[in-house]
Amino acid sequence: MEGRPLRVDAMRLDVVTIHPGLFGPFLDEAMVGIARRKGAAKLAVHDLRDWTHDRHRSVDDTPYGGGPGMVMKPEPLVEAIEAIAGPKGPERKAHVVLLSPQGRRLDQVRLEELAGREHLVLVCGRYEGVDQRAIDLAVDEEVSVGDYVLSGGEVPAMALIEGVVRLLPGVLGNPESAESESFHEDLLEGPQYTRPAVYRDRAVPEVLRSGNHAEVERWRNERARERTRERRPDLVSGAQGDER
Ligand code: 9D3
Repeated sequence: MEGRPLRVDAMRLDVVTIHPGLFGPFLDEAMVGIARRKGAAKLAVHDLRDWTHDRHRSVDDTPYGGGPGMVMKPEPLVEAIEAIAGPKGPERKAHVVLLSPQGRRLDQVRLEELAGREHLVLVCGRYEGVDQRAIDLAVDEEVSVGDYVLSGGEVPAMALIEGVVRLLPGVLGNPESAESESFHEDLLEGPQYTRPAVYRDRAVPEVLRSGNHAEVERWRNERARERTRERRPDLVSGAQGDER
């Protein structure tokens, strides 16, 4: 027995950012908006500058040792995180995630793990990085969304939120007790079609209009494998989830 505890009330998600305005419509529209309105998720966005104390509301400073760019200073970050999540330690209920290029790459397995938490605090990095002491003192884990350069953690936080929210029970045809079958097909979807049957001289493949469900199933499976082999050989080559 045992297993992941079933959540009773809404999942809480708090975002800490110096660009709270980026999250406006994102929280109200589409899947995230539906999840909030259904009461499955409670989201709040916090302006990091609310935890500054100086006249200029500074959140960054020059790096010790020199180098380009600026580093996020520790005081506002640690104070913000502790105010929202409580101090780091066994008493803390929230799981604090720093979106950072140094983090573990997000994938569906990580999303399912995160969706099982009752409270996530997402901290968006900016500038060249974050003072290591703030990470050590207040952050539980670092997460990246992939090996390409963005300007900060805000868009990665939105990717994480959308990926988590759609897994919450009662959001989008998810059973209330999401015994979320950890089922990852590691196969790309093949080509898909809808009406009209012929568009600009291009016909929908005959087999899909044949009504032969077994043939359709076989055709789809072949196209999916073909496409996966061509576009994502990393998914095929037995590199099952690790490395890559
Ligand atoms: C010296 C190299 N730096 C800039 C070219 C490193 C660097 C610092 C800060 C690169 C990106 C960033 C800002 N990015 C994020 O905060 C970030 C991120 C990303 O850039 N890619 C993928 N996932 C993430 S999560 C946070």
